[in-house]
Order: sequence, then structure tokens, then C-alpha cells
Amino acid sequence: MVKVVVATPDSKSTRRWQQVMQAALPQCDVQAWQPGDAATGARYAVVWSPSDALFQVERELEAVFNLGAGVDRVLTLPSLPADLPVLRLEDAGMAPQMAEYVIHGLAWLSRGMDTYARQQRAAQWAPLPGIRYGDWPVGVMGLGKLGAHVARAVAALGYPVAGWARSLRSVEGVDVFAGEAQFNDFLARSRVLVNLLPLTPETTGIIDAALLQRLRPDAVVINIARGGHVVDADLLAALDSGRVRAAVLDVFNEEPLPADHPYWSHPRVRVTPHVAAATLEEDAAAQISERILRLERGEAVTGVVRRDTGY
Ligand code: NDP
Ligand code: OXD
Repeated sequence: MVKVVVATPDSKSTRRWQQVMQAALPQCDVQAWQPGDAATGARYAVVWSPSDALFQVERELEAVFNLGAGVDRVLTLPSLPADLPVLRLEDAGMAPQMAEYVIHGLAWLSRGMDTYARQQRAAQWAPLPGIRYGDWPVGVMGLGKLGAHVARAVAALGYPVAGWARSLRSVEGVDVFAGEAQFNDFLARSRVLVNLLPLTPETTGIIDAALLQRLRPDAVVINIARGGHVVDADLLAALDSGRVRAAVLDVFNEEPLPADHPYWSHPRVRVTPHVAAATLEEDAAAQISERILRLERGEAVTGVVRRDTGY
């Protein structure tokens, strides 16, 4: 019987995913693993932010399935064998959640909801002028499974939307920019910057003072990818100087965000605890189990991460 091992940093979540994966793969033996446990002899691992020890112990793995879209916490483990295929979730129900999150954060500002919240506290009835969508050009960094969906959803509302990726492609209703050569032009036309890049050596710290300076005035930053994309001191300075009007942040350099971090109390920062798009049990288990069964039949699968680019 094919063995599958599940590992996450939290024993309750590991047990839950073991049950979910066992239900999705009744023909396999799915076991939970935590640091200190012996090898299960599994052929496949299903993981989220696993301990490096997993790869020291489990020597018979043929593929690793990440319970998320971003693989930065797996690829950086020193004991991960260089030739072991790592697969990530592709959308799996996360794209609509991302679109909802971005539209909520964007409309909060573009429709004056921040002002109305203040007015409500003062029992003040004072409608603002109607929105001019052209005043809110949105730029989405990363046009992959999640970024392309977000860009299309925001464009469908009438906002001018541009997207930036490594390579050119066409995305309905979206002006696409690609590579370093077109990065400046992309930033120069963007007021609301949405980050949906993977965290790789190339993208670490990309949201820094130089980038923020190149955005349109009264800029807004919505970061839903990884905290490591942001140089926090630069973003805080840009918020304090007014260069950036507001930031909507779901992910942080340190998670949980420390209680004394200035983001918590900053009047123009909205913080959520890494929930922009949750991994949905049913969708994730269906995608992973289908891929395991395909691999067992010797068939090709999508979602294999390129080790050279890191995503
Ligand atoms: P994909 O791999 O599908 O897409 C990545 C996109 O980024 C691609 O368009 C790629 O370009 C582009 N890209 C990568 N490197 C560069 C670079 N150096 N310069 C320009 N563009 C680049 O990823 P997903 O859309 O599935 O996920 C994106 C990220 O969202 C994840 O990596 C994860 O960090 C984050 N995430 C956050 C969640 C949350 O709850 N906050 C939940 C889920 C994901 P190209 O297409 O040309 O290759
Ligand atoms: C992911 C995440 O990468 O949840 O899927 O952050």
C-alpha cells in the first residue's frame, strides 16, 4: 500500500490534514509525522512549513506536496534533496478569496469607507463625491494563478489595471508589463500596488524605498504574498511621510506579527493575520490526491515547482 506522510508545525493541524488526506486517498496509508518520529517509509509527503528533520528521516520520498501556493518555506530547508520534486497548490479555491480581499481593501479607500467610518463615530452624514475609477490605477505584481485572477476581477469593476510578470502574456482587460525593462513603466502608472509575487531570492525586499518612490502619489500598498517582500522600515517611513497613503497587510516578516510592531497601531495600516486566501481542505485534498494518483499511474502532473526560479 502506498504510504503518504503529513507534516505541519502544529500537531492538531497535522492530525486534521492526516484525516482529510486519508479520506481523499482511501487506497493509501496516510500517517501523521512530527519531529522525533521515526521514518514512515512514505513515498509522498503532504506538508506546510515542515521541520527540516522530515527530510533527514524520510528517505524514500518521491514527491512533496505543499499545502499552499507559496513554497518558500519548503525550498529553503537545508535537508530537502535537490532532486526531490516539490508541488504547490494551483488556485485550489484561493483565487476568488484573493480577489475578494483585494477588492475589499481597495474599495475601503477608493469608495471613502475609511472616511465614513470616522464620520459614523461623529454621527456625521456627509456623502463624498462619487468615485472616478481612472483616479485609482491598480498594479498587480505577479500574474500567476492568483495574480491574474485578481487583476481580471479588479479590471471587471472598471479600475484601470496593469500587471507585471517575468514573461509577457495576455490577461483580459489588463495592461501587461514584463521583466526588469518594463518595471519602471509599470510602477509609474500604478497608484494601488497589489503584491502577488512568490518569495524568491529575486523578489525578496522588492517593496523598498526606491519602489515606493516610483508609484503614483497618494499610493496604496496591498501585500498578500509574503512579508519578506517588504522592507518594513521603508514602508513605515513612506506611510509617515504621506508618500504612501495606506497599507493593507496580510503577511509579515515575522508571523505572528509581534505585539509591539508599529503596524498594529499605525492609523493608516490595516493588519490581517495571513488569511487573505486560506487553504481550503476539500479543494486542496482533491488537487493533491488527484496528482498522487496520476503519479502512481506514471502520468504527468502540473504544479511542479522550478528549483532554478524558486516558484
Ligand atoms: P504563481 O507561481 O502562479 O505566479 C507567480 C507570478 O509571479 C508569475 O506571474 C511570475 O511570472 C511572477 N514572478 C515571479 N518572479 C518574478 C520576478 N522576479 N519578476 C517578475 N515577476 C515574477 O504563484 P501564485 O499566483 O499561485 O501565488 C503567488 C503567491 O501568493 C505565493 O507564492 C504566496 O507567497 C502568496 N500566497 C499568499 C496567501 C495568503 O493567504 N496571504 C495564500 C496563497 C498564496 P511568470 O508568469 O512570467 O513566470
Ligand atoms: C500559501 C499561503 O502560500 O497560505 O498558500 O500563504
